[in-house]
Amino acid sequence: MEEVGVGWMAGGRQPGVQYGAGMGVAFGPGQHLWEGTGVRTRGRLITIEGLDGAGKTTLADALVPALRERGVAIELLREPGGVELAERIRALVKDPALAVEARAEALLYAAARAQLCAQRVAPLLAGGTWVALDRFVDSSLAYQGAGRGLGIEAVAAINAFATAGLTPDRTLLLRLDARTRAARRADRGEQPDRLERAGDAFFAAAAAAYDELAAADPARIRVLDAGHAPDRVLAGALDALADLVDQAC
Ligand code: ATM
Repeated sequence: MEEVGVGWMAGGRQPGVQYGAGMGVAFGPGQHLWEGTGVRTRGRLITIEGLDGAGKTTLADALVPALRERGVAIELLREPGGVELAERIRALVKDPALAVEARAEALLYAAARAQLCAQRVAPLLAGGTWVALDRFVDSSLAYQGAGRGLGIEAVAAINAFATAGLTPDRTLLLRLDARTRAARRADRGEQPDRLERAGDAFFAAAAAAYDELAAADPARIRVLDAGHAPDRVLAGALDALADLVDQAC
């Protein structure tokens, strides 16, 4: 398997990135728009990652109201998707009837992400709203970089361009063993989409890449055992975000 570029985004910071043409907003994670004024701070970007069947959607649906109860203004978006162009790209990348070459696949995900960041994520963060994202760049690193064998560095590079360097403030990585994941997916009883038809080696490579990314950046990526009951996973997620919530409220 391709070795994960351990140095990439370690610390995850590209301070002072000018984000979004004409937006005039310069930020990196941890940087505040009106720093020192006490007026308003940039929202936080929280991403949820993990293989299909790990329970990302269940966690996201519980986490967002729990954060709102704690006084955080937060919107939930998904990837690929969240805006019209990205939702259409989602339909394309999932379609089992389409042949999609690995580089094309990586670029399609990056294009969906670029649109979502520019149209929704950046304006929300700039206005002080937090954004919870069901998947982000780490998905591309794991699935296209490792799973498709394109290489972490190459996929990181196109995504740095797509997002203008936007990096999550915190990432919750749901880890689940392959057998439990397969059982959960079977319970859903859905036809597998194009990605889900990839073989076991693809998902094993993606899982290993997620682990290596988490090991390389433990301050950002917090690993949660997705084998626990949903309320326990939620508690772990809230714990992993507690410092950010305290700063915000
Ligand atoms: P969800 O069904 O988890 O929302 O994700 C869509 C699929 O796209 C998912 N498939 N599986 N298994 C993961 C995949 N995906 C990538 O391969 N790269 C990416 O960058 C993203 C965001 C998703």
